Amino acid sequence: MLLTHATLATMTGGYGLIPDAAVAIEGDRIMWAGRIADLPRAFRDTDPFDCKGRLVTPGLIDCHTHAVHAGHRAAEFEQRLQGASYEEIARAGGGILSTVTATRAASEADLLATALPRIDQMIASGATTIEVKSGYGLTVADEIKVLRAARRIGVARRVTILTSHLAAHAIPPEYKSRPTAYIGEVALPSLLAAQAEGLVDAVDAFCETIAFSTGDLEPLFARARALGLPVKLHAEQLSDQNGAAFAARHGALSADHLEYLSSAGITAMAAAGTAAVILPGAFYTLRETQIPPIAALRAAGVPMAVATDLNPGSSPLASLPLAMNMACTLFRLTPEEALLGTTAHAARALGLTDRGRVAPSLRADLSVWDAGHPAELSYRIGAPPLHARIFGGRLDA
Ligand code: DI6
Ligand code: FE
Repeated sequence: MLLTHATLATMTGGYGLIPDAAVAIEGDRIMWAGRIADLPRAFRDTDPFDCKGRLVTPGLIDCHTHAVHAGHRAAEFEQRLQGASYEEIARAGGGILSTVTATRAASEADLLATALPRIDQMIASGATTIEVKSGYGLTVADEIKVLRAARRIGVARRVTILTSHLAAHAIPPEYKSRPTAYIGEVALPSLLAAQAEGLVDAVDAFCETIAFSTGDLEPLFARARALGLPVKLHAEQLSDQNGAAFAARHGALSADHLEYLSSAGITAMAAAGTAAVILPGAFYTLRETQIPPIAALRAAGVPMAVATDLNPGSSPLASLPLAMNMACTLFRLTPEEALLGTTAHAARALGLTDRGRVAPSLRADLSVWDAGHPAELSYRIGAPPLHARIFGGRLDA
C-alpha cells in the first residue's frame, strides 16, 4: 500500500512534519516515509491512496482506559452536582464499588458487548492501540473475567488491546479496612492466575487514601517485577501519597494522573525514565482545581502522555482528540505535546517500541485526518475529523 500527497506528522523530533509526503507499507509494516519526490522506484504504485494534502499521523494510542465495566454512574454525577465529592461517594460505598457490583453480576459476554460501542467510538476518533485495565471485579474470578473480555475486544475489532491487571483498584466491602489481606488473598492470586493465562501486559494499582498505600502495594509490585511484568501506578490524583516516587523505584513505565505530584516525585520519575500520563478528563469531571505540574515535568524532561481514562465514574470520555483539547486548554500543554502524548509518548508509557511514530520498520497504524495541520486535532472540541484509518497496513472498510 502507498499513501501519497500526505501532510505527514512523523512525531520524530516534535511533529516531524513532512509536506507532500508518501508512506510505503508492506504487510503490517512501514517500509519508507518521506517526500514524494524522493520515493524510491521500488515503492511506486499505480494505484496509491491519495491523501490530497490531508494530515497523516501515527494511529492514536490510548494508554489508560477502564473501558471494560458494567453499568454507568449518572446518578453519582447528579450527586456531585448537588455538592457531594468523589471521595465522599466512594467512602459511602458508591463510586468504584457500585461499578464493581454491576461488573460482578455481568457475564464475560455482557462485558464484551457493552465495551464494544465504547471501543467503536475510540476507533472513530482515530485510536489504533488501546490499553484496558481490570479493576472492577476485585475477586480472582471476576478480575480474570474482565481481562478475558478485554482481550476479546482485540479479536472483535481492528485495534491492538493491551491489558493491565488492576485488582488493586479499590478495597471491596468484604475486605473493608484490611488492605493487606486483600492484596494477599485476591490481588496476588488473581495476578498469578491471569499471568498464567497470558492475560497481563502490565500491573497497575490505585495509590490513594481511599484505596492503597505504597506499603500495601510493595508486595504486589515486587511480585510483578519477579514475574517480569512492568508496573504503572495511579498516583497523586487526589492527594500526595509519594506514589510516583514509589512507582519510579520499581522502574514503572508510567505514573498516571499526578495532580498532587511533588518535586521529589518529578525528580524520581525523571531519573527512572517513568513517563507521566496526564488525564484531563478526570480533572474536568471532578472539577479538580489542582493542575498537574506540567512546566516542572517538561523542565525535567519527563515524557508526557495524554489518555482518556475512560471509566464510568471520573471520566466518561472516549475521544483522544477531546482529551488532547482538554490537556491544552486546562493544563497548557502545547498541541505538539498533546499529539506526542497520544502517539510517541503513549507508546513509551506502554513499553511499546514498534509504534507511535511514522518510520521504517514500525507498525503501519496510521490515522488520516480532515485537517491540514496537526494543531487542529487539539484545537477542535469534539467531532474528531477522522477521514480514514489504517490498521496493520490495511485501510478500514
Ligand atoms: N482513578 C480514576 O480516575 C479511575 N480509577 C482511578 O483509580 C476512576 C474509576 C471510577 O471512578 O470508576
Ligand atoms: Fe484510571
